[in-house]
Parts: sequence; structure tokens; C-alpha cells
Amino acid sequence: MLLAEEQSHGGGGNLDRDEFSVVDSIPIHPMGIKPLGNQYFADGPSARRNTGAVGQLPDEMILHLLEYLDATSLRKTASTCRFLYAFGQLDELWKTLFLDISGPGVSKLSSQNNHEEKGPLWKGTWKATYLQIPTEAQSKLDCSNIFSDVLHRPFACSHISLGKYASTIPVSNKICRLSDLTYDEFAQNWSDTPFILTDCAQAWPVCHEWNIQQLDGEFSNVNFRAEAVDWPFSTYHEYMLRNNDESPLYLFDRWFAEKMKINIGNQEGSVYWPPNCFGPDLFEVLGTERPAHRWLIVGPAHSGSTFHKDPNATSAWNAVVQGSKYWIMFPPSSQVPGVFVSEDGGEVTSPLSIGEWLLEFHAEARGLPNCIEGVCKAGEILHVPSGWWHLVVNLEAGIALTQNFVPKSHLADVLSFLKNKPDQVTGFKRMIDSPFELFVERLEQNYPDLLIEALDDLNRRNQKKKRKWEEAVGTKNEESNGTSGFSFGFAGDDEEEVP
Ligand SMILES: O=C(O)CCC(=O)C(=O)O
Ligand SMILES: [Fe+2]
Repeated sequence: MLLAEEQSHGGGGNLDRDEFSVVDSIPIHPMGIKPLGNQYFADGPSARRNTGAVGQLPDEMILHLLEYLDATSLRKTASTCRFLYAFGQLDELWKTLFLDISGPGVSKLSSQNNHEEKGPLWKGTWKATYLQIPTEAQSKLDCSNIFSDVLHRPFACSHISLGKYASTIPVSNKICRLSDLTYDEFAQNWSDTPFILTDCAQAWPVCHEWNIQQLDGEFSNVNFRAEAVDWPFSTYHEYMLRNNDESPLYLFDRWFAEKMKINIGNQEGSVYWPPNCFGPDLFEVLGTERPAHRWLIVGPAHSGSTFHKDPNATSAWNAVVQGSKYWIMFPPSSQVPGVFVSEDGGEVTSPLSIGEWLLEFHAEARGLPNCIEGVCKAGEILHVPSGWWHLVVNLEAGIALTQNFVPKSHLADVLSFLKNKPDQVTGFKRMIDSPFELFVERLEQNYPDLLIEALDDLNRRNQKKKRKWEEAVGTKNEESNGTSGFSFGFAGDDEEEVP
């Protein structure tokens, strides 16, 4: 049960998120709303008493009902009593209303003319932005006689102290830090292990030339994709500086090189290049038919990525250009606390925001024997091995570059994924019927030896699996004389990938 502290951070109002405090105090909600548990210590009557029949409903249900309302109905409902007024301020409701009318392509804020005429259109909250009113012009009622976890929790989660997680990593969990690696060292010893390269990105021009302010100066009118919206960088920057979101919108753009007109890789005037140690990226044989593989990432403190595995069993590297990121990772077959995976591994349900996962599950997760954690700082690069679970949170506002790749040591995993989980394969153009066949065909042309090696590897894994199965169920004779209906297919190595 959460209890709000009366004394911390003064009287509320404009709170800075307290990133580096190790103490986990819950600041005062700007409207005075308190967690449900506080009602047992309250003297006066609770605002819920004046809500009529609606007050009988659980808060979760009230919120759910309000999700059906349009903006006008929401405003009218919010004006009926103090309790519903507090619900009517929930920015998550307004965010949904805003995104409904302004997804990519029809973004209210994506029109540059509009943007130039009216100046920055982000008004500090989703509600103010939806209604296009200055934040100062919004009503502010005292809600200190409202006790509700549904209303208080998003605020508490968006103000957790991240420093507490990043600064207390047990030695046994710490991710390895290496100055640099050779390709052979990576291929032989490190392709299954997360690590941080500390000295590799220092020579990249982006590490000296880019910061959020500078990107805003140079690309202020260029639209970038941030989840469901395409916004000019200046608008996204405004949003970064002033928002209260529990899960802040994250700029994650795959077309950044084209939009910014920059060169990448081993060509004249490149602003960065992939580290040599990861060797050739075997997905390069697909040319323009390869799935999206590189992204520019920008986000405020507390933004980040909830637990996931990277697509198509690819590996990845993630370089921090500005800011720093806290990573928590688990090997492919782990069961990560608070993360629920469907039987075939295709659906990952992590019903929680990053903040809520940290509050609810971090302590349990940290105690598991295969938990790996680390902080990747500006100028450093983190390696995410194929199939590894990871949650990432920005400790400060920052910029990162990430690239997914297929090293030869994980070729068998990628082939197996494309072959056996076609419904989970992502990022290929729709017209490509069989990414597996296309990849095999291109590997035959470009890397025939590696292809044979990977297919042999898969066969060996399947044989091993088959033997284990036969030992377990005692069907060796039946199966070898053809009486069993069961056949062990190419998919036999699934267990490696699916927790
Ligand atoms: O920087 C981040 O938020 C992590 C990104 C990530 O996990 C990914 O690109 O797959
Ligand atoms: Fe990832």
C-alpha cells in the first residue's frame, strides 16, 4: 500500500523529477491527491462521498467508463463534483483523445505551417495541448480530500527515483565493461554476453557534435516519429522539457539518416560507424529488402523501453550520445518477473509502465541468479545478444543510436526464427513472402560456407532435442519404426528462445 509523505518536496506544484536521489520518497501530488491508504489517517470527509451512485464503483471502473467519453463529455462530467474533476484531469485520458485525432499522417502538430504560425503547440499537458489553452489558464482545484490509487499511482510512478536502481547494482550483476574488442574475441567469447564498450564511440563525430539543443537548432522543423505521432523536433523538444507522463513519448525514428541528410558507416563524411568488433552484419545480404535496422532514439529522463527481445532473433548495439541509460537484462530462456509470454513466445504482455515495473518487480528480478544490470554513459556502446530480454530507462534526457545486426555466431538462431516463427517475423516488406527463403538464397550466393555451418548447427540441435524427447517419453522404437505420429521438426530449438 502506498502512503504519500506530507512533508516531502514542499507543497507540490512544479516538481522536478528527482532522478538521482537514492531515497524513495513519494512527492506530494500537485492537486493534493493521496493514495487510497491515506484515507484511514484522514480527519475530514472524503470527496468520494459527494459523487452519488458513481462513487460506489471501483476507481478502475470509473476510469474505464471515462475512456469512452469524447472531450466535451469528459469536461462536462469533470464539472459535476470534485472527485470526478480529479479524474477529468488525468492526462492519460487526454493523451488518448489527442492521439485519436492526430496519429501519423494527420498529426495536428505535424503541419509545419501550423507550427510556424502558432509557435510551439505543446502546452505542457495533453489536456492543455488538446484544448490549445495555456497551462496557466487551466483550473486548479484542491483535491486533498481525494484518496485514490488509480489517480495517484501514475504520478507516483512518474516520479520514482531512478538513481536508486542505477547506483545500487550488486557486483555479481554488473555488466562487463571493456575498452574495445577484436572481431575474433567477440565471435569466440562474447556474442552471447551483454557488455559495454567504453572507448569505441569516442571518435564518432556525433559524440562531439550532437546534443538535444543542437539538434533542435538544426532540425527544428524536421518531423521525427515519436510512437504514434510525427512531430517537428522543436515540438518534441518542448514536450521533453515539460510533460508529466508516466511513460513519456519516445522518439524512435528509423528514417533519421535520410531526414537529417547524414552519412553513416565506412563512407566519406560519416557521422558514426558500427564498431568493427561485431563483424559483418549478415542481414546486409538482403540489401534494400532487409528489415529496418537502425534508429535514432531521443527521450527525456524516465523514458525508455519496457521488457522485450529484439526482433527476428537479431543482436543489437546501442550507443549513448548524450545522457545515460540504466539497463536490466536476462538471458533468452529466463522468466522475467512481471513479464508474461504466450506459449509460442509471440505475445509479450508487460502490463506495467517502466516505473510500475521498477516499483513492483525490480527487487525480485535483481535477486535472480542470471540478472545483468548496468549503466551505459555517453560515448559508450552496449551489446544486446540475440534473444536477451531487456528493459531500458533513460536516467537523464538524452540521445542514442541503435543498430540491429546478425553476427555469424547467431546465424543459426536467426535462420531458425525466420523458418519456425513466420508469424512473429517483423520488419520485412509485405511483398516478401518468405523472409527465410530469401535469406537462405542470398546467403548461398554470398556466404555459402556460413550457411552450411549454420544449417548443420541447427540439425545437431534438433537431433539433441529429439534424443532428449525420446529418453523422456520412451518412444524411440515406436518412432524409428514409423509408428509414432509425432515428428520433430526444424522448430526443435525453440526452447532456447522462448521462456
Ligand atoms: O535505448 C533504448 O530505449 C533501448 C532501445 C532498444 O531496446 C532497442 O532498440 O531494441
Ligand atoms: Fe531492444
